[in-house]
Amino acid sequence: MSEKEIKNLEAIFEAKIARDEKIEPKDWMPEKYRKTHIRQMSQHAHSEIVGMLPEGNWITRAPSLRRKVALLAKVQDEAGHGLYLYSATETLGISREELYEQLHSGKAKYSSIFNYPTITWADIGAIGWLVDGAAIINQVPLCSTSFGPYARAMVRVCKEESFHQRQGYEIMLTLANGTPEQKEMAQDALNRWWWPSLMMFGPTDDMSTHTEQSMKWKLKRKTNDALRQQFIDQTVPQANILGLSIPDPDLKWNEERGHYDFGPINWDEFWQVVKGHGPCNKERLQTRVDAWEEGEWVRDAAMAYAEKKAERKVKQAG
Ligand code: BYC
Repeated sequence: MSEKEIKNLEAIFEAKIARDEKIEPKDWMPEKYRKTHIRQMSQHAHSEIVGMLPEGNWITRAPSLRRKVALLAKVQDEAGHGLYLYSATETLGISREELYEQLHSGKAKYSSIFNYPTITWADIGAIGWLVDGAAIINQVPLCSTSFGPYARAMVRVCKEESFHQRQGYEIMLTLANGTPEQKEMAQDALNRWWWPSLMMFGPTDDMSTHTEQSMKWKLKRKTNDALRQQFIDQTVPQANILGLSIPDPDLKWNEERGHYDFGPINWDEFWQVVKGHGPCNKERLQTRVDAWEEGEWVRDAAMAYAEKKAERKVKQAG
């Protein structure tokens, strides 16, 4: 392709972004736009799949049938989100096998939050309330992201996350209004999940490598810090209703800013977790690798069946 032709395509692409039109898989797009989307969307897909593990840990120990049914449905939803997002990523010309390989080799990231353990039942409440709550705030703006398949996937995902957030909050409400031990358990879960939930939004804007470009492409519609602030402002009143305290002595309403001020985030801890040294990184990745290896016979059997069927069709046609 000549330089002039590329310039022309770039101009068409930029004009579409400016008009808030969706970029579709068959449209021309800059290589960097394609790669950035593969990175973010696949990390998102991996997060959904790895995110099943901390909660899956409690399915057999849910305190009632009702809780078990709701948790099972939630964890299944996360699997659905992952598969949906992998399919959307594949429209950018990368195979499912390559995406899995990137996860299993540690090349691709997934959300830092899923490298923390779920020690008590209250952690399931805290994950639904805080982690899904943070995910909704992050993902609602992604419903109007510029890449069509990602935007459309987010609409359904957000509806389901909203149900997840409520089931988590309801668990917390029940515990917070229960015995003193139950309330203490809820407070302990909040203490452990609060700061990692704030880290989910990624590094501060001045440290974020991708935000500026991703905002120009309308992949990201809000910055990491703006979303984090929105999450804090929304969640503090919810904690007040629960009668639980947010583990941040610096948390204070700032009348002038119209937002809560909050204390420093431990970014060393965040980067340690992102680099693979969090409490559960090794366990999470090993579980995924084992699942892939143990599923090999299923993939082989499916492929063998498909080949046999195709052979039979050719024979019948001949
Ligand atoms: N964890 O330049 P930045 C769910 C990395 S699952 C790990 O700001 P970007 C759920 C970042 O990748 C939903 N790594 O990046 C499931 C980059 O490194 P690379 C999870 C992180 O992409 C089950 C570097 O730090 N949500 O809801 O512009 C149960 C610099 O960051 C993290 C999504 O995936 C992190 N937290 O912004 C319950 C949402 N943060 O790639 C719930 C989609 C940053 O250059 N993703 N890094 O090596 C996004 O919105 C954006 O990718 C982020 C980061 C805001 C996360």
